[in-house]
Amino acid sequence: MKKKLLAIVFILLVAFVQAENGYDLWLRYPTIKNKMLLASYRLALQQISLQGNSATIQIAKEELLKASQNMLGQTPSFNTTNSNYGSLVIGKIGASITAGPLSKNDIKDIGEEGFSIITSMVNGKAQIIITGNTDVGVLYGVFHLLRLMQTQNDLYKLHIISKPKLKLRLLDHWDNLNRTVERGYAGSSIWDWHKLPGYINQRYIDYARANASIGINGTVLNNVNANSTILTAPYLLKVKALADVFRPYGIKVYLTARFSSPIEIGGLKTADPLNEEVRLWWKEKAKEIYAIIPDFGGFVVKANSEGQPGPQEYKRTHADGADMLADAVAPYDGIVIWRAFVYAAQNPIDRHKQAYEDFVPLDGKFKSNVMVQVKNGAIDFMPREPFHPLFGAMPKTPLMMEFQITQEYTGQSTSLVYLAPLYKEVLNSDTYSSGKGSTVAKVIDGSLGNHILNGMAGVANIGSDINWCGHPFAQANWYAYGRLCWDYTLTSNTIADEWLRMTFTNEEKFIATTKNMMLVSREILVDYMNPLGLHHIMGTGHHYGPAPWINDQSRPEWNPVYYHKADSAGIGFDRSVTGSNAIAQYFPAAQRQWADVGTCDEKYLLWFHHVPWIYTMKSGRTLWDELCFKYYTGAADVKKMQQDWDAMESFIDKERFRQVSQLLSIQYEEAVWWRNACLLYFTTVSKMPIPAQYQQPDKTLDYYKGLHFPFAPGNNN
Ligand code: GCV
Repeated sequence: MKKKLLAIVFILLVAFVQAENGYDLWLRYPTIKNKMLLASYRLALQQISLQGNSATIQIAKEELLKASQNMLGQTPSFNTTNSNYGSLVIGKIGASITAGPLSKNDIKDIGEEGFSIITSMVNGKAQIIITGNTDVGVLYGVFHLLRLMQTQNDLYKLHIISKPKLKLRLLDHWDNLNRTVERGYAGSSIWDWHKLPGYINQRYIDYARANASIGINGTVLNNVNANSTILTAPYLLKVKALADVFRPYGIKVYLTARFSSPIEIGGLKTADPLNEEVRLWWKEKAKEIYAIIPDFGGFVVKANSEGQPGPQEYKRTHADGADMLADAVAPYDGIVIWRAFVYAAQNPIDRHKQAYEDFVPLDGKFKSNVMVQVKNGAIDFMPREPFHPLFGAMPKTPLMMEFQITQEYTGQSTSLVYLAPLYKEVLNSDTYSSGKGSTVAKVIDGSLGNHILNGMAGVANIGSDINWCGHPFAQANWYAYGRLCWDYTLTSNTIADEWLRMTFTNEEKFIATTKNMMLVSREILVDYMNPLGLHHIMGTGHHYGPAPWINDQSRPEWNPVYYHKADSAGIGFDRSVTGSNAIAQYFPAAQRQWADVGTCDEKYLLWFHHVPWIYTMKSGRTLWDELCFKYYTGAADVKKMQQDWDAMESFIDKERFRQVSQLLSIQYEEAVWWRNACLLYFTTVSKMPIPAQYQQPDKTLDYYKGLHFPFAPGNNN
């Protein structure tokens, strides 16, 4: 009886331990089942020589220990004195670790964060050495080795030399101090400001670990729609507590600075950036911050945009504002990241053009420790946008890329949408700013303008949901963003492959099917949401679901009708020379791909042109029929994703299988909703019916117009 009970307890325990709630992300370290691999990995991690005793090296040790125990069922013997001893040697290049086969140039070239992983034969035995110029570089190397093991690679002939292509690899949290998250779809903010600094939630440590595993090296803790309270003394102590947790993982903290802080928390009458008292206030604030957080990264600022205060209120420029803050943080090597996401209600010109008009004249006017952060497209993180015309247009200023990882406009947390193809499409776009091949990637990595400062920021999709990101597949976007910051030449395919193997299983059938689902998912979303260059026709405010009919918002560009401009003649925003001429902001060779309606890449057709409903598309269909085709194909493709996923049940845990199944059902309903609502509405303008071959909508336009979502997530700031 007792034995039986024990057996039941054991089974329950195993089941509990094996339950997959997604918390472990891509760092699950499941047991290696392949016997040959298991034997070789066991040998490789049998005796580990650790050089150095910093907190970072301790983290590397713990990671190796955890991975060995979980994947290999083995506890390695750790040695800290003799670097020649050991099947695996890790530590900084120095007295006890020679660089081995690395040349002096290699060592210099890998810089402060790069690493090498090299297998050589020592006394007839294979030895892997992971080294770098800093302990953080070594930690990145350890995570890389563990990635190779999780994805079942051979370790016998490693010769890896790797360094990040970008210097700043940041996550931007749009987290408010009351723990709501603007555009957050994964629960409340993970920062429990109320309990900080005394209470260090284990999540903070696990967050840092996950980020370090993909090379993220900075985090902006609070919303760009900023609250000055974050800069008050009690909150700075809370920030310090987080900075202390993140430091050994190579992660710096940054804060958003509300431009009017000198008034709100400093008691001054103005925030004019040329006012001496204001300048002094910021200098003192910087001094206070750096006294407690010596490696504080710097400030991120959203100014004169969507109601945020800024220098233009004092008839000063963005450069005046940014430079004032830059002076304040310069003595401490801090930087200022000034956002170019600006558009004003009073400005009647095409919203697409406003940032360019404000910022291009300021090129060359920013201090050397200022970066201008530019969203990937000129409107706002749409499912598809042409790249932002500012890329390439400000050669004297280091431009930082801003991508959205959280899925504000790409299905929020109910849709499986893998964003690496979107990121890659933008990074690979040619700006032609210095001739052919002047890609956006080369603008932001600083190589075109010769800038030392360079980087990317991704608006985080992390919240306090048990699986961090809401949708199990949304984790892939966090992962992909980090991997692309490290090396933007990695393919979407490679990244999806790595992520799937680490997050779910190495079973080839599962990998083949789900990888394909991931790779097509963004295009499917574009088809059923915003095909052929349509954009910003989401429900106003919460941006959940379609609402192309909305035309009653106070600001013109808050109305979907502003963007699609459908009328009896046709549909689309004419940004060509006959319209707003936003296209002129691009370099001539870039313009050429979109300028003419006849040769414009159809992906961007309605972005740049107002096109007659009966216009003949490349497929031979009329524009109206093509629109219907796209919407119907998109929705049908979601059904196909559902079927593909259903066949995956036997490969993975029940919990995550069920979650994705349910979410795909919701996504299918949403796709049908998008299709029906948009086409029913456009029918009223085009006066053309949905072709009879398609299943007709079973609900009326009024039904769709009547849907309201007062509590849709992410819409609270
Ligand atoms: C943080 C969009 C979003 C806003 C966001 C803004 C920005 O407009 O809807 O929630 O505000 O972009 O990037 O500043």
